[in-house]
Amino acid sequence: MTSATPKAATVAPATTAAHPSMRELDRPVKLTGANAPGWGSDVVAETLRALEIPYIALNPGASYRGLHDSIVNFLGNETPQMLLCLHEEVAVSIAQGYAKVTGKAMAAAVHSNVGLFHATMAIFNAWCDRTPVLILGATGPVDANKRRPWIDWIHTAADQGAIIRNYSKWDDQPASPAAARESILRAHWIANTAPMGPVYVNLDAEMQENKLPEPLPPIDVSRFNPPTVTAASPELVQAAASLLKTAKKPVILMGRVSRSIEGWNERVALAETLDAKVITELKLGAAFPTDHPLHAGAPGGTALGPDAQEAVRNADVILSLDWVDLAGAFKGTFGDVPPQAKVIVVSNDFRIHNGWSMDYQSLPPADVLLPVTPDEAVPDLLKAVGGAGNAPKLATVKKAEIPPLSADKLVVNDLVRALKTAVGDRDVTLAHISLSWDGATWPFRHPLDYVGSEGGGGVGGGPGNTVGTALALKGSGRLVIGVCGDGDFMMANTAVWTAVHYKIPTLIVVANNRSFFNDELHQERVARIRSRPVENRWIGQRISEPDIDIAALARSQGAQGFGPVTKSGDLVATFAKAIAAVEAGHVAVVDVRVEPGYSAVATAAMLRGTEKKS
Ligand SMILES: Cc1ncc(C[n+]2csc(CCOP(=O)(O)OP(=O)(O)O)c2C)c(N)n1
Ligand SMILES: [Mg+2]
Repeated sequence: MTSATPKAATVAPATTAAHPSMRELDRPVKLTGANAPGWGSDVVAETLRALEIPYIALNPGASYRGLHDSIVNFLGNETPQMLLCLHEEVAVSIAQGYAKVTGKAMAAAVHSNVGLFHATMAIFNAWCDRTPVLILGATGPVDANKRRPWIDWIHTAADQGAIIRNYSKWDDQPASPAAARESILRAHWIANTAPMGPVYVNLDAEMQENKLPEPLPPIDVSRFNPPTVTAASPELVQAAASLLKTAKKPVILMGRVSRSIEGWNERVALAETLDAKVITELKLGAAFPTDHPLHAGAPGGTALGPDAQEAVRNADVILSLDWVDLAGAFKGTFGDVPPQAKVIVVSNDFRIHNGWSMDYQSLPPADVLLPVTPDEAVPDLLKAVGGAGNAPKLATVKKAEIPPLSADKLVVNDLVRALKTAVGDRDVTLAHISLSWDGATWPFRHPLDYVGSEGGGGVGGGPGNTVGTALALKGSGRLVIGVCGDGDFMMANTAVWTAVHYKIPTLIVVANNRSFFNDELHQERVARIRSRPVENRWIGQRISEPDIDIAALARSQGAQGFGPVTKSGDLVATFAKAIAAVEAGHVAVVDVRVEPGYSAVATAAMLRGTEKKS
């Protein structure tokens, strides 16, 4: 058994400091005199520093004014550096985007109960995405005697953590600076331990603002964050390997995996050694080259595509590397009868399933379970099937042709094809893709080519996730692009201001169909089933009259706004200008007015079953 070691992200995460160019921003006036921890919140700040938390995305509030002061005046707004956000949902989704790349939690701070209420959608997204985020919040003084009239009382709830407890890994309300230090160490450790997820530490305002009676004894924080990387037992690995070795038509569903290139190469070697068909999905970051000859069809969104279904149908052994909805994939393929094939599940996700959130999905059959992460299991499986040391045969990857743009109406595929043409050979990270994205059009060949969706289906994650991803990749040479729906963009467009202010170059392309179009299809479905007019599907969905000037909205926040682009012939040139702006260090937003409509596969999937009754 190999003793698994933690895998580093491909691009070194900025865990020790903010990016050099950002460290020059928002510089506080230097404190005169000694700078020793003198207040409760200084201990909290010191602990964040000791953990080398590079950034804290926040929206301010009186409940944590003590901590705010400690970060600015005690730490000098460095490690962590503040990233001001105009909405708490954006703060948390920036932290999520950052962790998608680095695999590590940065911090977010939200004001008492009200800021936490705003943050909930993004916390749920991070939870479903199994992404670590260290969220700090605050409450009015727990001691009612210390509360200011009215305002401190409305900032105080008996069990504030209950707001997010059902979709976070852990929460706490420490009552003293020493307890706060311990709480943050524990929170950081839990968040970054697989299955990863958001954690919340609620800091009592009085605790923050009280004078520290005496300094706390120093501690070495590394001793309180031990690695938890583990390995499956040799017997289980052998059981899985013997099924895989004798399989005639193995299939691997590659789900939640890290951004490590080493892990990527090991998965390629495993698939090639076994000659297994591979399936990936757009909910998650790139897990395998999507134009590799073993990749079955294009990666799907919510359901398996036809090629992927065929591979599963014909399989005699199925290996799931933490696929999000394995039972759902089986139901989509076989109906209610579980597959005859032997099923090997690699996942430790069950360790955080709870009674509230059903994001754990339907229960899949598991003939062999390796209760570890895919990154931990694959090296052992590879060795056991005799493929260790096999170099990936990347030469077999086909070069994708970019199909021509449509001549008349501008559709989403034109946007994707023109964007692909405009980026050329650059290393691009797709930080987000719109609901209308067709997975066939843009191959992934590196774990950082795509970092996955917002996770919990919460619209409004796209802009923040894009900025957080761009933050983590700042200076890496990768061009970070987030393609957002107009609905998604409008819900959280103020992430643009944060990117501009902190000089985080990124390109946001808005697939602007002037509608919450996904739901037009839902209304069409219902109308068809009920024999009612499908023509009315747009009412309560269309974001038109007035059409929103997205480029102007971007410009108003200091970004370079392009468009609206209404002709496919103008796309490549506009994208080229926007990319040049990003490469010159700016934030660019391109408004592309696409016709409402999804790919034929996606539309058919959403309207399936309505044909007979209409
Ligand atoms: C927070 C939230 N509100 C509402 C929804 C329901 N919903 C799912 S997709 C969608 C439309 C999103 O619109 P847009 O981003 O423009 O993408 P489009 O459907 O037009 O391609 C909506 C409203 C949701 N998933 N999340
Ligand atoms: Mg839309």
